[in-house]
Amino acid sequence: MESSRTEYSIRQVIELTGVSEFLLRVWENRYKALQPKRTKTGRRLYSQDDVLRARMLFELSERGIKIGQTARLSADELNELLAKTSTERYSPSPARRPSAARERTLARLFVASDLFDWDSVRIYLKPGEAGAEEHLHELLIPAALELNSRVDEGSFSIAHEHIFTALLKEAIAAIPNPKFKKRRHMRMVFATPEGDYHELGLIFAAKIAALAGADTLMLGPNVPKRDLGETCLRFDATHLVLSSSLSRQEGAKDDLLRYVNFLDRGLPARTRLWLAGRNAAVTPVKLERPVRLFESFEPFAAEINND
Ligand code: B12
Repeated sequence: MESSRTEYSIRQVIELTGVSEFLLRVWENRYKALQPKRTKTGRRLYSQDDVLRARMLFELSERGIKIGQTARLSADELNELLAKTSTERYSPSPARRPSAARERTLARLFVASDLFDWDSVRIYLKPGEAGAEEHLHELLIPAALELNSRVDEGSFSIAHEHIFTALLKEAIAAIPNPKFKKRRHMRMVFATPEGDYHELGLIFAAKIAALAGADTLMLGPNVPKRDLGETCLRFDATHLVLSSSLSRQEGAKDDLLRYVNFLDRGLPARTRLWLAGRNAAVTPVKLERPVRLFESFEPFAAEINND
């Protein structure tokens, strides 16, 4: 595995960091930003710290900070600067503002993921001293939103996207549910429509509800409407929470409207329908029963906690 290697050739550093050979040489020769060891034949040998440093310098230069300002900074100072300049990149939609310490962890986490250093990413995704809610809202959710941005801007490969999503799911699952269900009267079923595999938002939401003491049933992604209706009836659901990320054109089996119309016809009046996800946000759904649309997790948590 990459992270257990101690030394890298210049080719490997270029591959891992995205810095060109020309730039790397300028940074070394003119700015003394990196000082790799040399073999007897004069070949450069970079340590894991050098690679991390090159990655941080590159990321900062991409954010418009010149090498002249960063070349002599220590690894900790570079991390601070990364955290300071990254705040606005973590919030495509309203998320709780992470503390400065957690901003630093987020910055480190993404440097580690750029280096495919998944062992470190796993460590950064651990709660440490933070309580469950704080951990979810200030670290895991901002990390997921940064995943969105990185995939959209093309800086995350498919492998990155898959591994990162899997590690986030692991981290959410590792948060224990409270033993006492103080909102046992809320029996909430969670699903995504058939053909839609985007379950991460739903997993976050189910954990938020479970932490608030609701009785949650996480069915997961890709649930056929008939099975979902039947399950809600048998579970005696008070809430059906649906997250829809894809339209029919993008891969869902049905139009969202058709999907919820079917459910609406079969569900008892007492089952509330809560919708979320980027496709739900652009699909006007009007039914006899009240339908609530959530665009982010904060109002969702507030609604449950107010019940
Ligand atoms: C991870 C991911 C995947 C993973 C999903 C893995 C998994 N187990 O969930 C995989 C690799 C399977 C995947 C596949 C595909 N994906 Co995809 N995927 C993403 C990605 C990168 C992140 C989505 C995510 O989970 N983010 C983290 C969560 C927390 O954020 P969120 O979903 O944006 O949710 C926010 C709100 O909607 C809301 N929310 C969401 N759900 C819920 C639930 C509740 C209850 C509440 C309260 C709030 C809430 O809160 C969040 C914070 O604001 C997005 C990129 C993006 N910008 O969204 C693309 C994206 C969603 N995918 C997309 C596409 C097109 C696909 C594919 C068709 C790609 C392809 N060509 O194969 C396939 C379709 C597969 C399928 N049939 O479902 C498009 C969708 C286009 C659109 N609708 O605008 C996106 C937007 C990428 C893009 N920019 O093109 N994808």
